[in-house]
Amino acid sequence: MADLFKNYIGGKWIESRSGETFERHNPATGELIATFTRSGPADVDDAVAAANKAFRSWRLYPAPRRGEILFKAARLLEERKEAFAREMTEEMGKVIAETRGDIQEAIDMTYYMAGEGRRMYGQTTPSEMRNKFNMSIRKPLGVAGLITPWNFPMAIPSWKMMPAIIAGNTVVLKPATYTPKLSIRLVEVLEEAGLPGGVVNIVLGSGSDVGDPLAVHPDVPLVSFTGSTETGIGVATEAARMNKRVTLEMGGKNAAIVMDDADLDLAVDGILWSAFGTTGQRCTACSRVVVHESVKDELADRLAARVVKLKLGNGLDETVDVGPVVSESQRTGIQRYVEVGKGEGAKLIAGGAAASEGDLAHGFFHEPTIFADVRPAMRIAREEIFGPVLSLIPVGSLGEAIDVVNSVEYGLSASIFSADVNNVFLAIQDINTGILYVNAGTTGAEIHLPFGGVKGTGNGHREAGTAALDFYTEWQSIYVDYSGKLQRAQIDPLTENES
Ligand code: UN1
Repeated sequence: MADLFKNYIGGKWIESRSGETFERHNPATGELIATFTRSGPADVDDAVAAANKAFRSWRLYPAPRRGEILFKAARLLEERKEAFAREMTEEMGKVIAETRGDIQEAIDMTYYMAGEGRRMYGQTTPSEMRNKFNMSIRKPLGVAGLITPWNFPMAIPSWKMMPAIIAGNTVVLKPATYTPKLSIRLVEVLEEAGLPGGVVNIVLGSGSDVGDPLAVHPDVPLVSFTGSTETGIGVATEAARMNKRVTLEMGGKNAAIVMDDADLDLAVDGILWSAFGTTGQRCTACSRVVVHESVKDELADRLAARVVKLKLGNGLDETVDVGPVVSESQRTGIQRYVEVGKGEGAKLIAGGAAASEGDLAHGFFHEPTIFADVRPAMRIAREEIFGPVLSLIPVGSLGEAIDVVNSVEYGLSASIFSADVNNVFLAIQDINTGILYVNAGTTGAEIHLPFGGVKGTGNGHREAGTAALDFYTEWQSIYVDYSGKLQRAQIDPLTENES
């Protein structure tokens, strides 16, 4: 019997009320990884009650001291980085170099938010009256319900948990059912670092059994969701009825522009990394290349020559470039899109099929796939595929390229490869995405800058950076009148003879 992983509620590791379980298998090998307790709405109620209780004292725990707990947690994560990276590759499939990066992102975020414990800046500003002092301070809201995806099993939970708790909120985390283990590891580390019981709780189970009841729970004023657009809009619609604060991080259809003056060697490296890293399963993954027609054939040839050299396999093997996708259903969805692309008349120049020879037979592998001569109106150029499928779209000018980049319903990340500073600044001015790279691919956001997207990708909030604190805190404006008399704002004139 594999290990049984439990919920963490009120500082105790406990099985769900139903006692039911679910399993997770390695997407590269099919081997059983672990068994997890399967929770439902009653477990969510328990966790929210524990978080609510803990909030009463955690909100008053000095923020610099909260930071000390996070500093310790960050050090523990550093010590265990290698072990956690291996577990993550087994659980989710991406290659070990990338799972190390995922843990590192959690380490970075934990250190960064630990430091915020000694900043958490508000504002002081002069009053329009004498003998009066004005300031605004950040305050926590209460219990944050966090719903996280499987593609960044530790980084994304850390993006949400660390700002939530440094600001004095408490948390109920519902991780993706494909990747609960690495979220549990993060909670174990926080426990070991001395986080009081109830400040962070984790409830394992499906979106409908755990995620939905958490999002609509009346005692959860904050909901942060990363995942599909369909689910995110559903969460936001329900939450709006209850006047909750919600942050959404949803789909993307990220594009790299390659201009005729670009360094093509660099462009090929950047495109391959951002399109096929994480097997294309990043919100930020490059799925469109909008290429100037004068270099389109050369770029296509170079990409096709390089992509066949990418080695597929078990991500624990350091020589492997591309791991499996996370599940059979994910692979089926990718195969469907490949058929759609062929049907739409796009030219398949690399890959195009599931890979199942030899060692790949037991995993969910799919060849890195490239379509050329894609037109912007095709479905493969507009819809999020979330897998290793790239579309090359030829254009005649920078203006046309920017129009194509902006023509989709999403707006997370984009990039431009160009040696011309005028092209670069026009792209910065006119590309409508939350993140923009110059002479790099579309992935690789650092944790101290705002992360998020415009249009169908998000709902105006940002994660990471100090922007995250804007979501996890409420402003309180404070006016202290020490004049000893009634002073009416906007009514009383300033009296000249007063000192
Ligand atoms: C995601 O794909 O949801 O910028 C997150 C990046 C990573 C985070 C991706 N730092 O690609």
